[in-house]
Amino acid sequence: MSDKQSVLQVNPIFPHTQQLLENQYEVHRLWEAADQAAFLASVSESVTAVVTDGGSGASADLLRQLPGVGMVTVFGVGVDAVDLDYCKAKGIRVGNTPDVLTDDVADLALGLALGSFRQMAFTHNYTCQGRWLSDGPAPLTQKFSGCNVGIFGLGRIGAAIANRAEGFGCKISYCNRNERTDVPYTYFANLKDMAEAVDCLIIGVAPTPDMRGVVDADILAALGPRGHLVNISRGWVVNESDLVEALVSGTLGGAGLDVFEDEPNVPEALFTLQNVLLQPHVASGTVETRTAMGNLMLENLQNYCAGKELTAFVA
Ligand code: 8YV
Repeated sequence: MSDKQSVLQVNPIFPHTQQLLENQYEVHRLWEAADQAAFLASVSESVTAVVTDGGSGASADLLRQLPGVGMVTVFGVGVDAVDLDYCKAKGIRVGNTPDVLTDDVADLALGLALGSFRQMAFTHNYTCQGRWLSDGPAPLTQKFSGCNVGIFGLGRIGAAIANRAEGFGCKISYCNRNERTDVPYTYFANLKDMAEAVDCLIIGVAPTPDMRGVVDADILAALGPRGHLVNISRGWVVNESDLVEALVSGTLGGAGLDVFEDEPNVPEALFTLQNVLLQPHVASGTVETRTAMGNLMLENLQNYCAGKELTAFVA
């Protein structure tokens, strides 16, 4: 029998982190099991921690089958897919990877904003399809520099987005539960009021359950036909069918989206639109950041196993 601690891994992770994990722990790979219930029953005696990512998390149903688990370590900052109520009730610690991914996520948010305003996916295809030759210069787009940017959720990532947008001469507003006294930006307590006032609404909220579907047809209509939506939080913060409808009908100007309601499924109606830039949930997806996320995820796990406080945690 191995003297390594035994962990359950819900889904595959970045290969470098995977290797480090396997060097130090006895890893049980849930995603490879044909019969997951039988697999969980076979490892439930030994497993003390769950390794997962932001998308898969750890449900109460999973954790109930692993009574020896005292910790969930998440490869990601978002813990919305972890049943936090269950974890808190059972005293299960939950580690995550904030801060190390902030720059990359904020970078991509600005890329998505530019991509939406300047229709960069469309103009890329226009170039590659030879349409510059056959049809002449591409259609004109919309200026981003100097526009009004509204950030829904001015936390760590939202603030990094604001900081970058300031570099583009944008005027920054934000909508939070509470007004912040440490920023010079315009505060809106009401999301619709902010959507009416801005050209670009960037969703950076922490994905708590009360955020489900809050960006709906009403908010998108307030943003309007020259307004753009950027989402790097979670797809389900937006009512996706309302979003598709607004983009198809032109009641919304454009969108830059890294996240979707039912990943990896993306509404096909979006594929042929000129006014969108789509990304496959890659905001934190650079080698540098994924390495840092993996290291922090492992550090949290190591600390838990050594009886020390976690470096970054939500429970
Ligand atoms: C990751 C994320 O894509 O941090 C999060 O919450 O959504 C992302 O950074 C994911 O956890 C990695 O698979």
